[in-house]
Amino acid sequence: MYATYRFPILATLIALGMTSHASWADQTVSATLLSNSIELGTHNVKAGRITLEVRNAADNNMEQELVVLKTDLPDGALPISKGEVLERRLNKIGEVEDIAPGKSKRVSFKLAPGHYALICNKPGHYAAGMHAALVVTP
Ligand SMILES: [Cu+2]
Repeated sequence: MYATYRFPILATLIALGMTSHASWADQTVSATLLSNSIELGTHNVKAGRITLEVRNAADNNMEQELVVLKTDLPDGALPISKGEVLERRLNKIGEVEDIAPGKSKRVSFKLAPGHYALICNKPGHYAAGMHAALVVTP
């Protein structure tokens, strides 16, 4: 009787494992750009392909952008000069530029485990608070 039940239970566990693996392989994170902050739907994701749904919800009627930097520095303590973060001094993964007021853009990156800073690097915007941290775990 036990033998009859063992196999279907094993098969179910394997199926569940495959389902959860597939769900974290392509994760979506919402990023809401405000004039003095960037709000993420989550600050922790698993390594793999991450899709960022970026929405410009700032009330200053300006274009915004989102730059993804891999760095161990706190997102609020990046090197800055003349109102802009020095992207070239950091490990830049990529960016999505020129998001018009009220508009959204989506972009996907394959992210390795580590600490990331997500910033808007339009002049002055980083200093105004447009940054957020994202941690990618193995
Ligand atoms: Cu900005």
